[in-house]
Amino acid sequence: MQQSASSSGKIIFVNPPYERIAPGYEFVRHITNRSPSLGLLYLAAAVREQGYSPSIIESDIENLDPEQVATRLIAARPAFIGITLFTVGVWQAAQIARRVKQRHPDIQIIVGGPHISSMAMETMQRFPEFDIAVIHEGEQVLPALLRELQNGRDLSRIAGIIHRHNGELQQTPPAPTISDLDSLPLPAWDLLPNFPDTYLPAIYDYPQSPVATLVASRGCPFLCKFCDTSTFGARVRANSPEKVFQMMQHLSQEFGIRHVQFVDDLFLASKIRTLQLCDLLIASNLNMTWSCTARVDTVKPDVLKRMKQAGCWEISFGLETGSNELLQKMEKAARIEVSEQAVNWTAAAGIRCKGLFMLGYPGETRDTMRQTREFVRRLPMTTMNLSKFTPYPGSPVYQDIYGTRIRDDHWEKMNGMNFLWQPEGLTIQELDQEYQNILSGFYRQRRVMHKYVAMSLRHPQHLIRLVRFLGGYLLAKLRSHINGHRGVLTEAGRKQAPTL
Ligand code: B12
Ligand code: SF4
Repeated sequence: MQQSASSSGKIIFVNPPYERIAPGYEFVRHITNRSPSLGLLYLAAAVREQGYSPSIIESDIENLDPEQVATRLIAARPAFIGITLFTVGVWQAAQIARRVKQRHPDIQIIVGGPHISSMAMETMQRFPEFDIAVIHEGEQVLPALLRELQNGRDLSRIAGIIHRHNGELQQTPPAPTISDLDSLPLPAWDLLPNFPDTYLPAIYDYPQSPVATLVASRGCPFLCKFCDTSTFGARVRANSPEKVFQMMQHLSQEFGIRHVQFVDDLFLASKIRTLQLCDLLIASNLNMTWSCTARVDTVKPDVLKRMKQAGCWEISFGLETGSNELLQKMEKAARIEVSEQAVNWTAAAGIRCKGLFMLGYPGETRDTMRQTREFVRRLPMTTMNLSKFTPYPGSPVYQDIYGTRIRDDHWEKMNGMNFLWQPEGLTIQELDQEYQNILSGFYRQRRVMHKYVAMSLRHPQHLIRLVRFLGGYLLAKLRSHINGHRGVLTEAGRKQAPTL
């Protein structure tokens, strides 16, 4: 007798594909980030603990398009599908869900993630193929929801969701946030196909591999206007240093991980916790390196020194811009003088420093762009990222500028690589030109190039990735010439993205 879908307890989690590489530039894949969704790893562990059988599809990392993901799901026919949604991936996720629903309408499709935490109702209204949305953290809500679904009971008893009842969308009261992060089971890394080998971060973002990501705290009390903090909210909760150490030990012993990337918003929020973790690492023989992100006002020379001793290899700072006026407009508490001091202290402690910047924020002018161009050259950073300002739903600035000069409201393009909004007095051509100028002004410095050459020689894996990238680039150029496109890589007539 065939088992019914819902009694199987099978749930497949999906990180949907999203556009992060322009058509024609597929060779960039060799050097980009391939980190899995930690959220899905936590959820898989939580439902497994309750007796369900989870598996995970990392579409982008496995190089799958929506059609291929749908085909896999249809063949596996799980009881439930759990999709994680960033704004950029919503349309592709809906495409997958629609295909699955056409074949197996009984499969329950549950969505969650940063986009749902800020835009749950709008998304559910727009996409009837999603059955249920889980708002904010999912580890406690999802197992309770699956139980109710299997028992055919009333979903209005489950807090923190939007569900469909007699054709109407019903939202239940918010679920409590998880206070004790230590009580959560370890993320289910064992469910990732080919973990850890396939999951490398971007080139030059790690000194040794294999690599894994970890999160040691959740929540951020600040309100930088460009940032979407809707998933974890303002209350900071943290794992104990002992639990963080245990997770690192587990990664090292079970998977041979040698470098950990902490992706918390405020890794250094507590000096005491940071120092305790450093002590545990120094006293151990783990020999792992790690990197983290930090606010510029949370680093101090004494802490940096201990972090270095404990294996800290790189700190990423959200420096954003070289203009204090713009920082103020962003309601970012830092000032460029504090940023400069933090970067200098970090470099002096022997820790690499990565600056995260954005271009095109409301209020950007030719003068602020010049200030950023000069600022990035002045700082002893080892690496920098520049993203094109994007008003993500859930960020305070999204509400401010909605309906004003938003050139292009496409969720599909919200990946930080498109200027979707235009500051007054600047053209997109100027922004794009300055984008190139800032990056090349930084990377063409001799001291920066030296560091990259040294790193390629010390860690040949980077060199191999670089060679593959360059090989791909040359092949793409050649193909373009043969096809009469004169070496232009971007495909003409790109498909039109759906509107918001
Ligand atoms: C690490 C990270 C990355 C990594 C890994 C991405 C990944 N797939 O997880 C990389 C570098 C690849 C990345 C890339 C991008 N990122 Co990013 N990233 C983060 C960061 C710093 C941490 C994410 C994390 O691991 N959190 C910890 C885990 C446990 O939480 P979680 O994934 O949110 O999952 C929980 C809940 O959301 C919920 N949940 C999630 N999925 C589901 C699914 C179901 C079914 C259910 C029930 C519940 C549920 O339950 C989970 C457990 O509690 C966040 C900032 C933040 N504070 O979250 C930004 C953030 C998520 N990124 C963001 C953005 C914009 C991007 C990019 C689009 C562009 C960019 N600027 O880098 C790309 C697109 C990536 C993609 N589609 O996969 C935004 C998202 C805004 C938005 N509305 O879309 C954030 C919020 C940053 C910010 N503050 O603005 N990112
Ligand atoms: S940018 Fe950093 S400090 Fe500011 S709100 Fe976002 S997570 Fe918090």
